[in-house]
Amino acid sequence: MLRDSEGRPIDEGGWFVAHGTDVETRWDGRDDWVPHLTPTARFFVRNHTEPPRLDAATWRLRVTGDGVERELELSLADLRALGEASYERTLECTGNGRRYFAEQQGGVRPGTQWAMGAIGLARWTGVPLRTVLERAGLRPAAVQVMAVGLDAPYVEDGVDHGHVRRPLPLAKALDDTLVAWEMNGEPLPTDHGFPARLVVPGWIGIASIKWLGELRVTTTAEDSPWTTRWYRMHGDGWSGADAVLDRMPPKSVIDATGPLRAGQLTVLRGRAWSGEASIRMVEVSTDGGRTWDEASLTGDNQPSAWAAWEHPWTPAAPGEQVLLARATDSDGRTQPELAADNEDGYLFDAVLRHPVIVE
Ligand SMILES: Nc1nc2c(c(=O)[nH]1)N[C@H]1C(S)=C(S)[C@@H](COP(=O)(O)O)O[C@H]1N2
Ligand SMILES: [Mo]
Repeated sequence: MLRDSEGRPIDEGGWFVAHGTDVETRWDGRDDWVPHLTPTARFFVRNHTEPPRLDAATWRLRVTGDGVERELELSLADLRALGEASYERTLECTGNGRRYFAEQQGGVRPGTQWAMGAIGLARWTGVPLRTVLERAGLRPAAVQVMAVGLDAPYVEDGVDHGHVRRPLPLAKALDDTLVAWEMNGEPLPTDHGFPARLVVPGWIGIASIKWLGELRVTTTAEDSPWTTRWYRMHGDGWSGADAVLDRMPPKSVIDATGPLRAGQLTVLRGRAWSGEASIRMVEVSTDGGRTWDEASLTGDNQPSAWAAWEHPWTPAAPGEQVLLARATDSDGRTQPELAADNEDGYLFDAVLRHPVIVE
């Protein structure tokens, strides 16, 4: 994304809602386009500090720790030589939808007041993390990989929390996690992690560490402030393993309604997605939740990616109406009426209210 000399986003296409130096994609009011792949120039950005300017020629990825047989220092060329894989997956911020805690559940939760635009779907290309770890020789006792970013240490209220980093359990590291250098067929832009980042499909956005500098593989579990202080459920009723955040829940949105006139057929369109699952069903209510009909899924329906849906509707009478969509994923998880409350407003997954006026 283009920025001015102060680092503020320059939004030439009017595609974004800015939140300080971060931006979310504006999906609403654009009946003419909701592309399957999110163009890179319209993809949301969430940076804890300034994006670092790294030189691809001198950049190295270090693989370290007592969980590997040999420590490695890999250049971009070394990584490319290990192999190449590519897939389409969403990347979504843990706090995506936070503002709806205030709008639908009556409690403002601190942090970026994202609507539902802190998500995008990109084609990511890189090497499976599994391949990198195999190259370093994984020890049987290894349990996790701490992914460390090269952006400046994160300082909050005078406390230096060190580099942005988050441990990834070995099972996910060996599954579908990618060390990616391309987004939508082009090198990663600075804002999205140039020259390489993790892509951890279906997991909360913070797992996908940008400007990757180190993968520390260890035989004991280590925390980071990004698993203890942030990106964990805090508040009443949250403790232990329940409070740990990894996989994203199912969600859905209504993107376009077409012209809404009494007695005239229109087609409602939207998207639904879920972490590590595909979409089994989307139901739509055109009467504020009294009755529900199943919508049609159209096009691709991959796990950790979104599926487009559509539903024909002939509004009976003019006036205000509330439209709702509700997704159920392939693991049988359904969007709730209320999102589970937590102090930081993470994982807003409740059915969204979509008020419209029929003419
Ligand atoms: N090193 C580093 N990695 C990071 C971040 C960061 O600030 N620094 N932000 C995280 C968060 S909170 C999210 S939601 C995603 C955002 O990725 P994007 O900006 O490419 O959309 O990157 C994650 N990876
Ligand atoms: Mo995020």
